[in-house]
Amino acid sequence: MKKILIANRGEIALRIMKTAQKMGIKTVAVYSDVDRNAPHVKFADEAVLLGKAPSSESYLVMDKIIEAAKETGAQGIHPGYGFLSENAEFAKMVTDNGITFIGPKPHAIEVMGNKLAAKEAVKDYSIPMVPGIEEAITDIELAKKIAKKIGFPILIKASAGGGGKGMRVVESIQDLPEQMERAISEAVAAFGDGSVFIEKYVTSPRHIEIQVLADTFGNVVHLFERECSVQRRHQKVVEEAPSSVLTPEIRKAMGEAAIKVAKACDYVGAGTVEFLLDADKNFYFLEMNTRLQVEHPVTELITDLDLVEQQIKIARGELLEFTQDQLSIKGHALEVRVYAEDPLDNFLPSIGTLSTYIKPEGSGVRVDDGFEQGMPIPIYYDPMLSKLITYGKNRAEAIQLMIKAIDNYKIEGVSTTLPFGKFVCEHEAFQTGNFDTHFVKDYYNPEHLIKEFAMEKEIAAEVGLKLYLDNLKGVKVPRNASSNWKKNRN
Ligand code: MV4
Repeated sequence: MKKILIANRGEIALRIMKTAQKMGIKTVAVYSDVDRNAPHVKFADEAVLLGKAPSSESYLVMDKIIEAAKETGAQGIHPGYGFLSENAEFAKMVTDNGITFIGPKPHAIEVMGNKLAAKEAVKDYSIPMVPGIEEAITDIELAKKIAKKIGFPILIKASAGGGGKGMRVVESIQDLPEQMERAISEAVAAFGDGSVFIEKYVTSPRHIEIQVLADTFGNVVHLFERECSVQRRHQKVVEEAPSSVLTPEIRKAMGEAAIKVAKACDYVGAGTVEFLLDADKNFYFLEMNTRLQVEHPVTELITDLDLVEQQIKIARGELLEFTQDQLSIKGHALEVRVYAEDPLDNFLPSIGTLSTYIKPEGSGVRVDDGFEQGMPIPIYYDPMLSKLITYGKNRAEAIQLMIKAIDNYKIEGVSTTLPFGKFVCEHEAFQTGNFDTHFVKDYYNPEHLIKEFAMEKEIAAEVGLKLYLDNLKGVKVPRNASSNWKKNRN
């Protein structure tokens, strides 16, 4: 592969291109109208305009992207995350056109894109799963029977669902009929597929995912876990590696389970196997994400590997360069996602232009971004501005580095979630590792930030006043000096 096309935008497009360049591979960017001057377009060796701003007219148009690859002679397509990254039809189209898809085969994408199909695929591999059923259910009486057997609370999930969409917690049997009906009609409306199933509801879980790498020869390794329990409405806020709760024994067992999941769907490339960890540290397989994830940098830092480089090497048909026993965790990494959202106003998207944009720097600090000072933030895409990542010899050091890096990140023109990230990093529950997926709901209240801002304002006012008064004095001193000088001369 001498040239690849990156079917994405923003920080991830740029991040992929940087690795391609390092490997001596030419890059082709694709872009929409509003991204004409975006960093990923400027960085690429070539760029092809796809169409208008809405992704349905640009980053999601499969024919145009494949056309762009053919026109420029790109031999591979990297889909990044989001957009077409987990679209089996696109992966197939790419391959059918004689281009290498830098990712898994369509079969794996398809199976793992459907929760019931995923359960079916892994059922002979003795992977721990949440107690529940493996088939879609519509019959309310049958659902009642099953729910009684499992025990309340239960969770109704849409098989085609993702990111928490189409999930309903049911506390008691009286609520079941109504919640079932709602779940089914929601699933039909959102996914065009009304298949729902039932699981025991794990009330205080932690979200732990295992990174895997699989080559085309059937070798599979895991690159340990990332913990992503701090999230808000299924949007991850802070991620870290390793998790602060896993023992070496649980880590090994989860890693082995993740490898089995990858083998069950004949996986190729970089993938992530999601688990829930309950309060008693039992883990359960949830689903597999068949793409490079937003939070992959924390894994890169603790393993000293470049995951995009690994993806490209696997896509080129190379053998994995290491075995499981050659891999180990070194240090601790933390990622805070910086969204153009207002944490004081219910995380509403904050639109505007990046009038000031100054990144924190220093050893142990990494910023993955796709914007520059002076750029307007397009309203058409994900509001994530950047990822702030820190790396220390241990968790406490990574947290302190993060707090300092947040303070040194200067963004003006839009509100961002940086202060919210700082709130999390400074919170005792986070610092002690004593938290679950309910962290934000349990502890966050905009009042915390308002107080902090008020304090900052007060300090700023005091500093301003002091400077002003010092300045007055300063003005006086030379006057006196000058009069003294005159006096002395006379
Ligand atoms: C669960 C669960 C509790 N019990 N399944 C949310 C998204 C999807 N990946 C699965 N999710 C959950 N499944 C059972 N049986 C709780 C969640 C969940 C969650 C999981 C991971 C991270 C954040 C979450 C927030 C709310 C609910």
